[in-house]
Amino acid sequence: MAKKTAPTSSAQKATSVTIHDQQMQRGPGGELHQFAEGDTPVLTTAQGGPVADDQNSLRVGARGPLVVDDFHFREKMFHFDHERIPERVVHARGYGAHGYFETYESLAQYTRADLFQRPGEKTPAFVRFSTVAGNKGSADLARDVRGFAVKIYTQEGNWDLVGNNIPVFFIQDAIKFPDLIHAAKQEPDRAFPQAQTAHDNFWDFISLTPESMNMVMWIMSDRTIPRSLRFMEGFGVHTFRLINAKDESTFVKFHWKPKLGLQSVAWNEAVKINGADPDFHRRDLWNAIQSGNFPEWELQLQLFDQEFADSFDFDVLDPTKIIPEEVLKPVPVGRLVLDRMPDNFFTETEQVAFMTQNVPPGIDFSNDPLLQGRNFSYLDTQLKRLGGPNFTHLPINAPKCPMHNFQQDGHMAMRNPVGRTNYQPNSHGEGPRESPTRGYRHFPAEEQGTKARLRPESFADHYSQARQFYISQTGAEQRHIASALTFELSKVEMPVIRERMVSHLLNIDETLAATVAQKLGIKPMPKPADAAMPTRQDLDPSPALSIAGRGPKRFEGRKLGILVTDGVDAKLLKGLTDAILKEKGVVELIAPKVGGVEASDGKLIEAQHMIDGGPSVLFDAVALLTSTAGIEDLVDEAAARDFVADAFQHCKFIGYDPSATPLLAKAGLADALDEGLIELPGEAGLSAFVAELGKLRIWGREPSVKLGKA
Ligand code: HDE
Repeated sequence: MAKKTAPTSSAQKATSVTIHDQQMQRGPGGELHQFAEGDTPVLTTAQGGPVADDQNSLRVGARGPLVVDDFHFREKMFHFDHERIPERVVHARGYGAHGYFETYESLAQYTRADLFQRPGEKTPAFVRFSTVAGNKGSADLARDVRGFAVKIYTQEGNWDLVGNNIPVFFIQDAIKFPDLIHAAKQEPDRAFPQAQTAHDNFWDFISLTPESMNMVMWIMSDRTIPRSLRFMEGFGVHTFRLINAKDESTFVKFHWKPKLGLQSVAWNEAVKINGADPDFHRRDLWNAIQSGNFPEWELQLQLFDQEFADSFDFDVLDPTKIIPEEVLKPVPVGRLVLDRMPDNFFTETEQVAFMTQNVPPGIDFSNDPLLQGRNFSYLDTQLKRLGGPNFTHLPINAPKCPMHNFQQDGHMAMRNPVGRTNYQPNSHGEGPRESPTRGYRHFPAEEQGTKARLRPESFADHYSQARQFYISQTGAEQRHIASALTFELSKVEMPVIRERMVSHLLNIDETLAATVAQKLGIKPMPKPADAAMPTRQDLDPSPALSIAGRGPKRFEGRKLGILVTDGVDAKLLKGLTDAILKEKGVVELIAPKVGGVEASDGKLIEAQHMIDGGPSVLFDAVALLTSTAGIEDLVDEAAARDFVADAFQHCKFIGYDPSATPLLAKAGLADALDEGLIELPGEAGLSAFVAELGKLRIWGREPSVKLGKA
């Protein structure tokens, strides 16, 4: 029986401890088992040696020097010193989850890709969401594009669809990517601002790069401040090809549509969320998956042929352009469900290596110059980041189908050819051989032309789709774009850059340009930027581009924050909670003390947040379930007033018990009661409130709030 040694504290310990008398155990196959004392495994070094004392270094005398003999100390410290790997040069901050892709119907007509052949078949997948510009420790609600990278472990190799939550990009040629990213990230001398594009370098580059104007409209819209990773779309961006068994090609654009609809937050809210919970998106995804509310997206395809490509208004190879959904309807072909968090963040989310060139037979590239540049960059970057060519041996990157090749050796090789043969062809009759029928066949596109550094004429219209995006937004969304541009440009120190941006906006929408110029104090108005092509005014608005009309049908997956005090009406609290749960929403309680409150029926109700730690920005809607006695302490608390005032200014629905009226008054809302403030007690109030919640926001309230008329 092992001799128990009391765990040592960090207090100095002058005597050495004796090695325990555990036995090395062997399993039935003779394999070594971990040392164990009872149910607790014994700590070992990386070499498997059992450790006696992990609290005190080996030293000479109680107050003497440490000694080099201490191989355990050396190994522990050495490993710690080497824990970090380079963060991704872009998309450094990310969060991933496991799940599966399920095919609806066979797509054999279009593609021989194995995952699309059998209806109902599920293929394992891993998704990593990310922000682009910020470093690994930056906040989740930065105004930024979100990466939406999907790895599907198909039976014929991994397919990586490395997309974003925005269907267009800043540039038309990969050679400009290093400049774009240098300009977007923190400025090199001062190392700030981090995770923000609101600075001179970014807007300098952008204003000198007119091809980015469509993307500028997207990034200044609410798309870049999503409420949840679960409530945003994903896009493959480029045109790809699907190739069927007869080697026929169909062009395709990939879209991921969130089942729970689209939703973003307000900018002022985003700023506050970053302070209240910098891990807001991570926590949201973690909580959703851990509670069994698995996020889901539908894969929809825009499929088209060469004839469509030739007749379409824009070049389908130009990654700064979309094909509006009203022009070419996306077809649903399957769904992606995320149902499991990684066991370890580093092993999986940090070490996952996405590469655009990972395509299985049946999926091929187009000549989009950005895509082709990416196909070089991703393999290259993984070598640096993961330290050697064997990163494909890591479980998160390894295919889940059989694989055989003669690649060998290299740092950390965990798989090497077995036997004498490590080449082919060979006379030993050993090892794998290529298969012209089953293997990957590139689409035999005919290519010709002069070798030159060129940009096609068909890429020259930089403003028409930017305008189309802008005119497709609701009034509130247009206001948000104007405010975002004003905010970002207000941080730009060089007036010439601000003016140059306004000169581009004049080519997109004159009212937008005038609003931004007026808010920035630019006088006189600059001339419109020189444009290679005039802006087409005849493109129809595309309602699919607006978030507003594509929200959820109900409160499902959203969160109600209920501010409670002692004496809260127990029946009302239960009624409201049950109604929200029925809607598949989530309820969290905020109380003056996190220990909870005593309800009207004398029962103690635990809270998830104390008032200072649970501001209303963390919730989609709020309710104030107070009592006349309980409200007294709250009205004088700044955090309680902010809770209410913020919920109001962020255009949220607020349900309240009449006892909360003094708090509403203190928050300056006594005369501002609108249809979004709903008195709760009684069946009618409760159901009216719950019915309204699915609308999420009352954007109509916003102009009066902005003008301080609330
Ligand atoms: Fe990336 N991009 N990118 N990108 N990208 C990377 O690869 C690059 C582009 C995207 O969660 C890097 O593994 C070039 C478009 C996502 O691990 C790097 C160009 C789109 C992720 C790289 C682009 C993306 C990356 C850095 C211009 C949307 C995160 C770390 C030609 C369709 C993947 C890494 C993850 C990551 C290069 C443009 C999406 C350096 C050269 C367009 C979602 O290889």
